[in-house]
Amino acid sequence: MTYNLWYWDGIPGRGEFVRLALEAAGIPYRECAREPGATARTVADDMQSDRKHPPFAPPYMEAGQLTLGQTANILLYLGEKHGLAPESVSGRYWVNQLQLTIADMVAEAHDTHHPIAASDYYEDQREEAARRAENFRTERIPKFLAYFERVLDSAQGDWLAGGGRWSYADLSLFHLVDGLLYAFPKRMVSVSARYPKVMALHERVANLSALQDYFASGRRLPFGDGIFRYYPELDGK
Ligand SMILES: N[C@@H](CCC(=O)N[C@@H](CS)C(=O)NCC(=O)O)C(=O)O
Repeated sequence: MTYNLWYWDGIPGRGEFVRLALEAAGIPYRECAREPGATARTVADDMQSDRKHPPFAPPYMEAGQLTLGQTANILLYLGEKHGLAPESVSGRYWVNQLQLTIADMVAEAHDTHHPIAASDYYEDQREEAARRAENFRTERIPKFLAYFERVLDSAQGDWLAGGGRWSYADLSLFHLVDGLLYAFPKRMVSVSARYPKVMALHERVANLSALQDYFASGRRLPFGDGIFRYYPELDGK
């Protein structure tokens, strides 16, 4: 089956967590917003179509008759169908838990530049963004990364869920760290030595042979004006 992935074109966004899993596992999919003839309205229009289980927001994915929304939910499905997570019940829920924790941090990273309203310009919430970003840098980055470091410390082997093989949560942690390095380069230089296992995982995924064609393809879009944004004034040591 070829899956249909729906996500706004132009930024990696949350769609990238799904894309990385599909690409690393060699699963065929259509990037619907980048198909010939697609416009800026394609995804918004599609979301209005009549479905039994409509998505609230992209990313969402069509798998035959199913439409799955919520990044972690899509990955839970792919993990089960394609062996991208442990088979045991406890292992599957553990990887889902890690993914949801990653999603929490992604939302907080977004809120550093849009703390008041996603629909307002950054320029209209700069003061609040500065306060939010300072807290994110000083408290939240260390707290989240220390948690993932601890998980990797007690995992057996190189990957979050152990088992000698990556799971979709490893790919997602890679993308999260990549986004942090982009948006908060000074802060990450200051703190990354405290999280050697997290940084080593980032490196390991960056070098996964299964992802090299994707990285070279141009389909992995730059962060740009997406969830992870670089505003020098929001970064700091
Ligand atoms: N919890 C959802 C969040 C989805 C989400 O916020 N999608 C963004 C793009 S990354 C969006 O277009 N949201 C529209 C909205 O919230 O109104 C997930 O993890 O998939």
